[in-house]
Amino acid sequence: MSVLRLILGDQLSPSISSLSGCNKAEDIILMCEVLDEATYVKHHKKKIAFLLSAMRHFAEDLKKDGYRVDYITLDDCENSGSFRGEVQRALDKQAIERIVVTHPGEYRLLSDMQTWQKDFGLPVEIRPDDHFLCSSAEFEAWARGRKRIRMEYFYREMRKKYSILMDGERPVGGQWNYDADNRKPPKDGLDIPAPFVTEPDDITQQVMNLVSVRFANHFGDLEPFHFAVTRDQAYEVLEHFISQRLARFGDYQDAMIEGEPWMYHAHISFYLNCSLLDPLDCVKAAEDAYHRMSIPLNAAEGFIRQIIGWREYIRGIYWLKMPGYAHENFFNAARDLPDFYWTAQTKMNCLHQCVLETRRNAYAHHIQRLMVLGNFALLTGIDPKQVNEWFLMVYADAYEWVELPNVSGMVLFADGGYLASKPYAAGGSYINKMSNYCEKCSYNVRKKNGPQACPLNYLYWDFLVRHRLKLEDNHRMGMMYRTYDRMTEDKKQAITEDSRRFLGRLS
Ligand code: FAD
Ligand code: DLZ
Ligand code: SF4
Repeated sequence: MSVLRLILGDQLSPSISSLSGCNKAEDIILMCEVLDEATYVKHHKKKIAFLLSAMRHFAEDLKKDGYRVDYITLDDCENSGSFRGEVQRALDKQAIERIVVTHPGEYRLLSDMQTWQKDFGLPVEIRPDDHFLCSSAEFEAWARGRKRIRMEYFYREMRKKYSILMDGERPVGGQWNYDADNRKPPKDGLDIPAPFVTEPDDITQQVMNLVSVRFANHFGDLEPFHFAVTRDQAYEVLEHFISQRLARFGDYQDAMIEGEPWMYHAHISFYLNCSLLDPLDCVKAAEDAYHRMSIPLNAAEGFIRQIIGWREYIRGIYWLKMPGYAHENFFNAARDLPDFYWTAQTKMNCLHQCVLETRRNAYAHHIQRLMVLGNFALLTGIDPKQVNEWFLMVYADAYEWVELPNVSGMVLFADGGYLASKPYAAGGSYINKMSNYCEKCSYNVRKKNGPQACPLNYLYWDFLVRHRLKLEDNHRMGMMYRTYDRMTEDKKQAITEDSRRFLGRLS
């Protein structure tokens, strides 16, 4: 009898744990394109095309490697539309003694899989996903007993564990973190390299045709399509980043320039999150570049921190806090997501540009997500469920394990400060300092009140006032409340009136 080994669309690695111990002659590898996964939230067209193409390429590689792959395409007329349905069909077709799967990336699927053993009447083994560098059990042990956990301390443990940028027991250069050097505003004449591109091959073209018909009403542009869809191509993207962008990654990590969606970022989250890239390979490549190519330490350390620090920390929090984390709403925010998150039709140029780029690329870099798209949702009190749904739909790297803690924890402070020490709230001056968006905006970033004023300027204070009871005791917020208290009564009234007018129109 055979073992049925199910591989999900974000588990595209030949060393995935579900393949370990596989008997190539006997066992069946099941991969399936299912409608449920494309529509439980209506994913961006480019994200669906990317993942289906990467799945098809991976299945071909497995077949070449001698595996027996049962690959179900979306347009297979017997496709049931769900993993459960496809597993059942596979069990109906052949004699199977047990099912093996690697731990999925989303809680909703784990809950479903945990019922399969009973429902299908045979053993179901859910193996750990060892493509992450910190297991859920290790993270839990680290976090246990701490009222507040902080990424920085977790990150130091990971540096030591994997001996990355270490000089014995000490961090290379004497400091753990060089973030203070990583906030340079964009300057004119930056020579930003073009991003790595691949042209669609036959498999990708077929998938694109399918997506354009089946998911015509989903958000986002399908073309141009330039994502890597194989492991080799994903490693080329990494190599391209290391040789051409990493040196300036640190300096301009927080900078935003109109018409420059890719900046000096790595554009590897799509590939890391579907296991085409291995996180430790990315980290080692950057460490190696620091030692051999004189890459500045602030760049190498900053990039490494994103992967062994933030990425693993975020995942740890997800599994530690689910399922409750999806319902957190510290500020009781209840406003509907404004239409312009889909249409880009807003006079606020920062938001207009970030939505346009998201629609075109299924990508926006971190500061655009955090300080533009996220900041507006925080200041205006948009319902966390709607904000989460939007972020999960529109980015090609989005899976709930990484999207939810970033949105509910980092952006919306919906967990009351478990993940972040204070809300990342900002007025227009931050965006003006870190971007050139304000130059072409209908609003004036220097004006604090009145119809021409940048809305973020008064919404920032209004947010602080609305949530004073919940935030005032946070030691990192005290100074802002003292600044507010020194304002004249007229000024305070103008903030309230401008905000009321703006929020009234938003609703
Ligand atoms: P780079 O800036 O080049 O960073 C390198 C890598 O570090 C990334 O590929 C990513 O794997 C990792 N990384 C950096 N920051 C984070 C972080 N905060 N959380 C997890 N990993 C991180 N990232 C996702 O992968 N999927 C998401 O759905 C997602 N949603 C986000 C939503 C919001 C509101 C915010 C503020 C951040 C979100 N992030 C998400 C984190 C981050 O924005 C993206 O990982 C990054 O923009 C991906 O682009 P890049 O590969 O060019 O990253
Ligand atoms: C995102 C996605 C999409 C759009 N389609 C599929 C699919 O057809 N088949 C599949 O195996 N996986 C798909 N995925 C990825 C899954 O949603 C992902 O594996 C789960 O969310 C767990 O992280
Ligand atoms: Fe955004 Fe305000 Fe600048 Fe306009 S003026 S781009 S709304 S920060």
